[in-house]
Amino acid sequence: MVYGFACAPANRPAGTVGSADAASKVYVAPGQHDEFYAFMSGGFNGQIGVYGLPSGRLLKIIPVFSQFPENGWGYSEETKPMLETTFGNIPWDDLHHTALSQTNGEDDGRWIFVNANNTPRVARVDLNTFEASEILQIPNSGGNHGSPFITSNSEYVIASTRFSVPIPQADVPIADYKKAFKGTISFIAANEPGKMDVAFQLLVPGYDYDLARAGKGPSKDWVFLTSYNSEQAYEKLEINASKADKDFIAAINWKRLETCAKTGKAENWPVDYVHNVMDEFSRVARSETKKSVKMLTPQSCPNSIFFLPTPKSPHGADVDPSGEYIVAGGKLATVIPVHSFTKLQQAIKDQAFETEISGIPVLKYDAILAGEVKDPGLGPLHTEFDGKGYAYTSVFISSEIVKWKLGTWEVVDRTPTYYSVGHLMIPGGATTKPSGKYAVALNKITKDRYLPTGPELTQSAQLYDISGEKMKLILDFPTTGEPHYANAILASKIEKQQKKYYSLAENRHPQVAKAERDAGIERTGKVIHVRMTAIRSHFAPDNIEGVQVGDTVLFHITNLEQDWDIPHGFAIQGAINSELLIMPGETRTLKWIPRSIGVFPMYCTDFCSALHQEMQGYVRVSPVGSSVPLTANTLKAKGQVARAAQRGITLPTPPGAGTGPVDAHAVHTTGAPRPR
Ligand code: RUQ
Ligand code: CUA
Repeated sequence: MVYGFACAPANRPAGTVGSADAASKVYVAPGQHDEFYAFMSGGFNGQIGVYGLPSGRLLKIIPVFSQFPENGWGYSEETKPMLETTFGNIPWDDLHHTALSQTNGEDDGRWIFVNANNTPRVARVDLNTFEASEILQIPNSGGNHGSPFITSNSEYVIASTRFSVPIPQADVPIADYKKAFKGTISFIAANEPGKMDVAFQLLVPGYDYDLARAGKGPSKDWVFLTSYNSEQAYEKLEINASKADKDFIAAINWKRLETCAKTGKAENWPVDYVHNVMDEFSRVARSETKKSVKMLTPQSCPNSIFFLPTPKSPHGADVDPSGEYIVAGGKLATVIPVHSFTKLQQAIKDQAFETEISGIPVLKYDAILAGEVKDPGLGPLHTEFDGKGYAYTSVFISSEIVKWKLGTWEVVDRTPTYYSVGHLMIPGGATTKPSGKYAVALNKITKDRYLPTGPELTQSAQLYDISGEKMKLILDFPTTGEPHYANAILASKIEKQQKKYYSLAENRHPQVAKAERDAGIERTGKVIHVRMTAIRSHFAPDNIEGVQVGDTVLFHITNLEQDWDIPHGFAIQGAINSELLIMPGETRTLKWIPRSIGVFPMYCTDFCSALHQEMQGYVRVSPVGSSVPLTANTLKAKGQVARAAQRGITLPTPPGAGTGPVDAHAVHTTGAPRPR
C-alpha cells in the first residue's frame, strides 16, 4: 500500500510497463490520427484543452470563459458579448467540469457543456466548430462548482450551488447562516441550441452542494448530488464542516420537478441573469438579460427530493452504466459506499425514513445501501466505469487508482498516480457505453515528473491502459491550466462533422463585404467603420487616410476565402486589445483608437501564403480637425474589375475616381473627393 502523500519516487516500476511496450501503445505514427478526442477542463484558465489519445498531443485550446489573444476571443467586438454577466464583462473564470451531450445515455458528439465556478455560468461548445456558442449565467447561485451534469437525452444540464448564500441575496449578518442561507439546484434546458435557459430551480437547505450525476436506464429520471457541510458551518469549515459522520446525497426526481413546474407549482422569482448567444449566420454574439426564474421547493413539489445519508463529506457521486449503483467518494470516509437505486425505490415506498429536514425525507442508510468497498485507500474522490463490471476510483491522499468489482465490492487492483489524483476519466466512463480501454488520471501535484519550469510547474496527466486485468501506466502528458475533469469521445463520432469554413453567401454580418467592391469606409461623428476584405495575399482597402487622433476605428474584416484551413489575421500598431484571427467566410471586428498622429502599419498575422509578408497596409492618422478627407483605396484590384467585366458586370465608379477604377478611391460618406 502506498499511503505516503505524494512521496513515492518517480519512475518506479509498480504499475508501469517496459518503456518500449508503453511507447508502442501510445505511438501514433506521423500522419495518423488519434483514436479519441479528449476534452480536458482548463481549471483556472477558463478554457478547454483538446488532446488526442493515446498520444497526448495537444490539438487545440478552446477559450470559453476567457479572453484568448491567439484568436481574438473576447477581444473582437463580435465575441465580447459572450462574456457579459450581471457583474459586467468577465473575461475569466474557473472551469472545472465537462459534459458531452448524450442521446440514450451515450455520447452523441453534438456539444460539450462546461461550467464556470466563480461567476455562475454554463456554456455550450459546438463540436463541429470547437467554439463556445452559448453562455448562460445561473441566478440564485453562490458559485457553480457542481455542474454541468447532463441527463441521458440531454434534456437538462444540472447545476448546483457550491456556496449557500442568502437567496434572494440580502444584507444579513453572516452569523444568520442557518436561518438565512440557502442553496439551489438549477435545471437548465439544454437540448435546443441558442435557447439554453433555467427551466426551474429547486430551493434546498443551506449546505455546500458538490458533484452530481444524472441517472441512466432505470434511474434516468433522477439525479444524485453530493452535499457536505450539513453542519451548516460558516467559518473554519475545515474543522466545523467535518464533524458529522454522514452528510447526504440528494436524490432528485427531475421528471417530477418538471411536472410540478409545468403544472403551476413553481413561483416566479424576479432575478436578473444574462444569456449570450453567438448567432450562426452573422457570427455576432448577442446578450440579453432575463428577468425571472421558476422556483420550486420540497414543499411545493413533494416527493421530488430525498436525502441519502452518506459518509463523510462526500465529493463525487457517480452512477454505473446500468443505472443501478450510485457510488459516493467520501473524501474523509474509510469505505466507498454504494447505494442501490432499486433499494432506494423500495425504501421510498416503505417510507423507510429516519427523519425529515426542511420537508426532505432522509432515508435509512441500511435500507438503501448496496454495499461498501472496504480498504479503498485514503481520500476516494471520483469513480468511472469500464463497462465490463469494474469501477475505478481516484484516491487523492494515497495517490492511486483503485479498481474494484461491482456487486462483490472487492478491490482487484491498485496503481499509483504521480501525484495525488483528483478526477480520473475513462472515455465514455460516465455513460451507458464506456470504452474500457484507457483511463486518464488528472493529477493535482506534479513535482518531479517533467523538466521544471520555475515556480509554476506544468500539470500532470497520466494515461493508463485498462484493457487487461492490471492497470498499466503508459504515458505522462502535461496539460494546460489545471485539468479538473475531462471527457473523451471516439474520434470517429465527430471527425467527419467538422465545419471547414463559414459560407460567405450566408454571412449576415451587418458590416460584411462579400467582395472587394463591397469594401468601403464611413464616418459617423467620431466613429469610423472600415469594411475590409482579406484574401491571399492582400487586404482591401490597404491604404486609409483621413482618420483623426481619438477616432474610434472599427475594422470589420471579412475573410473571402472559401477553403479549409485558410484563416487570415489582422493587427494594427498600437491596438490595445489583441489581433484577430478570421476564419474563412466570417467577419470579425477590431476596435482601434489612435492616440497620436502618424502612419501606422497593419498586417496579416497568420502565415497564409507565399506572399503573406506582403499582406500589409497603412493607416494615416491626422490631428483632430484636419482637412485630410476620409479615403480608402477600395477598388485597387485591376483583376477584380476585369473579372467582373468578363461576367458582364460593370462595377460602379466611386465618387472621386479619376481616370478609372484601377487606383480609384471609394469614399462612402464624408465624400469630398480625394485631391489628386
Ligand atoms: S472537483 S477533484 Cu472541482 Cu470536480 Cu473533484
Ligand atoms: Cu493573410 Cu497572412
